[in-house]
Amino acid sequence: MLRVFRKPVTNSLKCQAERHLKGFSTVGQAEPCKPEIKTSVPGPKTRALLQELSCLQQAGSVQLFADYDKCIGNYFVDADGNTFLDSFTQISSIPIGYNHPALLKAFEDKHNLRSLVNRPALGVFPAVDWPQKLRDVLMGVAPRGLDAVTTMMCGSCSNENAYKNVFMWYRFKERGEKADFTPEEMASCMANQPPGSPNLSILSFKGSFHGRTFGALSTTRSKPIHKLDCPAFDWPVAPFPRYKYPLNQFKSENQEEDNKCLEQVADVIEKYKKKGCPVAGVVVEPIQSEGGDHEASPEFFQKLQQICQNSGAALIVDEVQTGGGPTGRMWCHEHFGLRAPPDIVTFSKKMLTGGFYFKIEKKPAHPYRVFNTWMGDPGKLILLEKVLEVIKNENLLSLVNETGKILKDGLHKLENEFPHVINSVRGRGTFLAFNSTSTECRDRIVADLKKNGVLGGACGEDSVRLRPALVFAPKHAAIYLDILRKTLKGI
Ligand code: PSZ
Repeated sequence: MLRVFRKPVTNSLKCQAERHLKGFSTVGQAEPCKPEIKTSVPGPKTRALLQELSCLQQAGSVQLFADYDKCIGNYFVDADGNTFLDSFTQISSIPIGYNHPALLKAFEDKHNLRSLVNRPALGVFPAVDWPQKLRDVLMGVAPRGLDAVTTMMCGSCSNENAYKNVFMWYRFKERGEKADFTPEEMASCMANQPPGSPNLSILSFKGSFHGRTFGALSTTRSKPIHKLDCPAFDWPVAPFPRYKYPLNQFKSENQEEDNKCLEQVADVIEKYKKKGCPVAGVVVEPIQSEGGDHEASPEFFQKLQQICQNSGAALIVDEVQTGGGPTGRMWCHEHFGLRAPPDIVTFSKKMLTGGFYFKIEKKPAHPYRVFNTWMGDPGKLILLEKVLEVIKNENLLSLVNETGKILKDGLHKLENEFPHVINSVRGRGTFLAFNSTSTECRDRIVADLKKNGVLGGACGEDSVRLRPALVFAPKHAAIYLDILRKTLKGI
C-alpha cells in the first residue's frame, strides 16, 4: 500500500540536490538543458498537418502536433523539431513528464500487456487482480475518510456519475431503507417525469468547470461557448469568492467576500427547496481552474461543508484538475482542514484514470445504476501504480513544494518589476497563476511565451496558469522565469 501521501514531506534543498546527484532520481533524466526553437511557431510542418486535420474535423483548438517519440520529461517536441519547456502538460494531465522510463517499462511485463490488450467491461468481467489493484493503487491514496471508489473514463463522466450516485443516495434516504421503487416511479421515469425522474438539483459556482457531458455541463459555469445550444437543467448557481491580492493585505475584504458568497449559497439552497427542486449535492473545485484559478480560503470550504451538512446536500469536491499532487498535497482539499471528509471526491487528469471516491454507505442499492461498458481502463491503473511509486520514491510532493516556492517567489518579483503587465500571483505548490491587464494582453503573453520556447496555459478572462508535471524541478523553474521575464519585457 502506498500510504505515503498523508502528510507533506518536507525535504531540505540539500537532500534534494544530493538525491539528484547520486542519480536516484529520474527527474530531468535525458532532457535537453533548455528549449530550442528552430522555425516560426507554428512551423511549416505543423501548418500543413493542421490543414490536413481541418479537412476531417473542427481542429481550431489544435496548437501543435507533437513528436511523442522525442518528447522527454518536461520537454515537448513538435512536428517541426522545436523543443518547448512544458508548463501546461496537456491541460494538466501528465503527472511525471513525457516518456518516463518507469511508464515505458510497465508494458514490457507480459501480464500488464495482456491487461492492456484485453480491455474488460469492468462492471461485468473484471480481472482476478482487479479488487487487489483498486486497493493497492487507488485506495492507497484515497482521501482520508473515503473507503470506496468507482472508476470512470474521464473527468466529465466522473462528475456525471458522481451526481447520479448522489441523487440515488438522496432518494434512497427519502424513501426509507426498505421501500423500493413504486410502479408510478417506474412508469413516470420512462416519460422523463417526476416522481421517477425527480426534481432534484446540483448547486455549482459561477466560474466553475465540471465537464461537458449534459449533467456536468449544467454545472459548468465558466464560459458561454461551452454551453450554447445545449439544453440544460435549471439548477442553482452561487458566486465563488473573487479575492484581492496580495492576500495578506486584503484579509478583511476577502473574508467579507467569503461570507457574502456563503450567504448566497445558503439562500439559493433555501430558494430551490421552496421551488420544489431541492439541492441534493453541491459541487466545487478546490481551486477554480478553467474559470481563472480562483482560490477560496480553508474557512470558506469549512463553512460550505457546514451549510451542506445542515441542508442534507452532499459535498462533491471536484479534484479533476487539482488532484494527484500539483498543490503539494495528494488532494488539494487536504489543505482546508475540513472537520469531516467530503462526501465525494472526483478525479481524472494526473490520476490517469477517471473516477470518484465516496463512502461505502453511499453505494447504490442496486447493480447497473452507476455503470457503463468500460468503467475505466485497467491499463491506466497499471500506469498510475508506477506514477505513485515514482512520486513516493522520488519524494515528488516535496519537490512540488520546493519548486512551487521558487516559482511563486520569482513570479512575485516579476509582478513587482512589471506591475503594468501582470498582477495577482496566487496558488499552491506548482499550481500557480497570475493575471494580466486584459484578455488581449494575456493572449499575447501566452503566444510570446510559446515563440520563446515555453508552453503555457491560459484560464479565465485574463489569467496565465502554470500546470507543470510533478517532475518540474528548480532548474526548470529558473528557465521558466527567465523566459517569462524576457517575454514580459517585450510586451
Ligand atoms: O475545454 C475543455 O473541455 C477543458 S479545458 C480543461 C478542462 C476541460 N478540464 C477538465 C475538467 C476540470 O478541470 C475539472 C475541474 N472538472 C472536470 C473536468 C472535465 O474533465 P474531462 O475534460 O476529462 O472531461
